[in-house]
Amino acid sequence: QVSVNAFRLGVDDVAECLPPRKRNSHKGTYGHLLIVGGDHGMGGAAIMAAEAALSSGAGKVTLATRSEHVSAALSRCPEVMVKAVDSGAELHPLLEQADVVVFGPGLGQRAWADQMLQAVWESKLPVVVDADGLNILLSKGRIHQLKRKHWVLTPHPGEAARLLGITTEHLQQDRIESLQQLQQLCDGTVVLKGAGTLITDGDVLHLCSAGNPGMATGGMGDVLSGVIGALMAQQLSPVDAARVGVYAHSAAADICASEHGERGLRATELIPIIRCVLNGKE
Ligand code: NPW
Ligand code: AMP
Ligand code: MG
Repeated sequence: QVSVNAFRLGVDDVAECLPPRKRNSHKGTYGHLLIVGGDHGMGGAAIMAAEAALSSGAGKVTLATRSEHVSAALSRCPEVMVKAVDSGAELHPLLEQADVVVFGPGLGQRAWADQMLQAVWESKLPVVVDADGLNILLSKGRIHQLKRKHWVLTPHPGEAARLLGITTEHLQQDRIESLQQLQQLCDGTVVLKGAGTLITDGDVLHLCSAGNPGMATGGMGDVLSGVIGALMAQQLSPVDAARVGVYAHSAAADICASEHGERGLRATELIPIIRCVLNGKE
């Protein structure tokens, strides 16, 4: 049972979970994150996740995506190792080199997504499942088999309602109860997004009261998945990665909105500010 008291996220969570980098550390110290996503027409989601992960301190980032997105990804972020992947077999060697996977930004729900799911499912890596990663798990009947501690699920209310088989309206009426049900379903960490994002790993409930309606725009969740994945690659536990990532993402949105207003906020605008928040510079 989740404790009734919700801990409100703040800058202290960042400082507590992210100590300064050690002087003699190297890129291997900070983990290798693999992002899997970007079906036809949705390469931007995967590219934004990769860019956000780089700016959140992952040691290395690889992006596995459709071939048509490779040059766009490389020109936007040359630090990312971008691989065109057409089949599950091509994903296996990338999974072998990775420490953590972000599965789902712009993944779509076609046969390609099924193949990616199969390969990710077979690996024993910690995974952040977002967006169509959640939808494909559900459609393949895998959601009830999740029961793995090293998962972070990051549904928005529409996705969460689909996972629970209820309406979005019903879900929003009791977000804490819905969060608890989702957590029991998967046994990992669940982030229920939306105004007042809630997080739990089954022990403690965390509430993020930062963030604003400027964030109601395409790509915001894709950026968040990259941030959480990068923090897990840096060896934060799933729940710590979720609480630090959610706070940094929302605090960055508030900083951007205080300067330029909520309307017109772009997900990519948040990325350099998230970096500042994670470094205690905001
Ligand atoms: P409505 O509209 O209110 O009835 P989907 P998606 C609901 C990729 N993207 N509170 C909403 O309900 C993603 O990564 C690619 C309440 C609607 O039914 C995914 O792979 C981009 N309800 C894929 O697109 C940028 C809420 O959920 C449904 C809610 C599909 O993801 C965009 C919509 O959700 C996008 O990220 C809330 N806060 N939020 C790119 N540049 O490549 C949503 N709903 O059908 O899961 O679609 O979120 O757009
Ligand atoms: P997604 O729907 O997956 O793109 O994710 C949207 C992101 O923006 C999540 O992190 C939400 O919590 C956040 N967000 C969307 N709308 C709001 C809002 N009205 N207030 C606060 N955060 C929001
Ligand atoms: Mg999303």
